[in-house]
Parts: sequence; structure tokens; C-alpha cells
Amino acid sequence: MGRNKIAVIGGGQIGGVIAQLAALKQLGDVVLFDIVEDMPQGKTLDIAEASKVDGFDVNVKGTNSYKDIAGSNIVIITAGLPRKPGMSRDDLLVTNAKIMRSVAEGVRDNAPGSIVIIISNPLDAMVTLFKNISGFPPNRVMGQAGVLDSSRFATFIAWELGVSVKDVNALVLGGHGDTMVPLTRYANVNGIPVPELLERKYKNKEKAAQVMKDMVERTKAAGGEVVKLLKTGSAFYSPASSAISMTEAIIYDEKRVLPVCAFLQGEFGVSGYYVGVPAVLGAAGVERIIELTLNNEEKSLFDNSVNAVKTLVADMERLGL
Ligand code: TXD
Repeated sequence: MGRNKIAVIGGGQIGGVIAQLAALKQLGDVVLFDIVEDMPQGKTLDIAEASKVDGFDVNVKGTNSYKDIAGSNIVIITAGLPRKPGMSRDDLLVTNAKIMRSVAEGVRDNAPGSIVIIISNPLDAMVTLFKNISGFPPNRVMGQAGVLDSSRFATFIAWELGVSVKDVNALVLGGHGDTMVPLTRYANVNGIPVPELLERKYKNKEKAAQVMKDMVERTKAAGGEVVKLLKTGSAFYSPASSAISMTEAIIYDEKRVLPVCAFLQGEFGVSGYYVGVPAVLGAAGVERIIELTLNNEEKSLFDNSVNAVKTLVADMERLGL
């Protein structure tokens, strides 16, 4: 087997950082595609010219032609507009569905054996659309949301408790929208439940519960918090890192257990929809979905989030997108 080839579709903010990280980590040769002329060529030239300094040696190519993605084993899709302040992810549906349609055709026709990680928003709908147009099997089509949302949740917990973020485990399930479900009961610091640590810190159950609730709300609104600060565009470093960690899990067959926007076929009581759930990522892509027991409150939040995804997918169909 030769080198991995990683195609990144959409050479904007997230696509550019993904290309740089993939090169720095020498994950494989990198192709950066965009419809804007010269821009992906400019970014990849810039990245390649750092190879001596950073000590990496892979091919990094920018292109406006889908032919150049031929032979890619991983395709990461970031094409699509980002939010502006005040917008929800769902407001991007019409514009980005049109973009995703052309991207899905390009990937289907030129990299038919690839494993695809989608980042474009509204995430759950864009993954669904890609799967429908490409006809790729569900294990080879997934979305990135949960790795980032969980990393945001873990970051807030680490700051609150004054511990290393490396020791925090936190999981966010559901759709990548305002209804996402950060699981408080499963959040832990090297196995010690976060709610217990908060109660010890505040010596007051109500206060501890309020602090946890605030972290949950901040996690759900975290994308918007960055959008508001940036004024133009949305988060790009952390989404890029999240896509890279999924890529590593796949190319190194790591069997990592990550929250992934994956196609459910009966798991969690859901059939035929893409929703964020824990899954095993390895050489075959989404190899297995891991179910876990949700209590009544968690279940109702999860169902609410699944319903939001269903509405979005129905809107997409109603609008003929
Ligand atoms: O975690 C997540 N999933 C996300 C998703 C976190 C943050 C932002 N997320 C979404 O990713 C965001 O809402 C957007 O829908 C995408 C890409 O965000 P980015 O910040 O990278 O947007 P840019 O900088 O505008 O880049 C988008 C690029 C830009 O260069 C366009 O020229 C290109 O997409 N584009 C296309 N590429 C290929 N094909 C077509 N048709 C096309 N149209 C635009």
C-alpha cells in the first residue's frame, strides 16, 4: 500500500487548517479543492513552503479540478458558507445544500472508494444529502460534530475544576444544533464523576448543579460564542483538529470511540437518520455504534434533538434540495 491520500473539499478557513495539520502530521499526500481559482493553489504552495522548516515531506496540492482527488482514501468536506453573527446553523440549509449536491457528485465520480467526513453545516442534513447523492454505504459517510462539541464541553469542565483537560472525558450526543445533548452524568475526570467533584468544590448541591448547567449551556452555544467574537466566519481551528483526529482513527485503524454523526439503523431507537452517537472508528470507517443507557431526562433531550434533525431533513426534502 502506498501513501494515504487525503482530499479536502473546500479550501476556506477550516479546509486550510486541515490541509496544514494533515501535512504537519504527515498523514499522507494532501489535495485541497475549491471552486475559487488560484486560492487553494496559493494555500498549498504556502503550506508546502513550510515543509523544510517543519520537517514534513508529503505532496500538498491545490486544485479546481475534481480529477485530482482520484485515489483519495479519505475525503473531508468543508465546502459551504459559515454562519454570520445571529444566524443559526439551520439558516445555511438552502445555500449549503446546493453546494453539497455538486460536491457529492464530484466525490462520488472521482473518489468512489473513499471514506468521507463531512463538516459543512447544517451538519446532520449535509451528511444525509451526501449519502443520498453518493450512494456510499453508511460506514463510509459520517459527520464531524461530536468530537468538537465534546472537546468544548471538556475544556469548560477543565477550566472550572482547575484540572488538565487531558484528564477530562465528556460526551455530547444528538444533532449538531442548539438541541445537542452534553451528557452530564457520564462526564468524568479520569473516572471520577464531574457532578461529584463539583459538589465537593461548592459543598452545595444546588450550586454544583447550576455550575454544571451553565457549562452545558455554554457548550450548546459555543459555536455561536466564537461567531460573535470573530464577527466574520465561524470556528475553524477546533473543527479542523476534530476532523484530523477522526482521520487518524481511520487511517491508523485505531478503533477509537468517538462521538460521530453516524447513520442509525435501529440504534438508540432511531432508524434512517444521521445523529451524533458514540461509534468505533477504524479502517472501515464507522465500524460499530456503541449504545448506552440513557435515563428518562437524557432520553427526552436526545429525542428532542433527533426530532430537530428529522425536521431539518424534512425541510430539505420539502424544498427539493
Ligand atoms: O464542527 C463543525 N461541523 C463545524 C462546521 C464547525 C464550524 C463551522 N462549520 C461549517 O463548516 C461552517 O458552517 C461551514 O458550513 C463550513 C466551512 O466553514 P469555513 O469556516 O471553512 O468556511 P469558509 O472559510 O467560507 O470556507 C468554505 C469554502 C470557501 O473557500 C468556498 O469557496 C468553498 O467553501 N466553496 C466550495 N468548495 C467546493 N465546491 C463548492 N461548490 C463550493 N462552494 C463554496
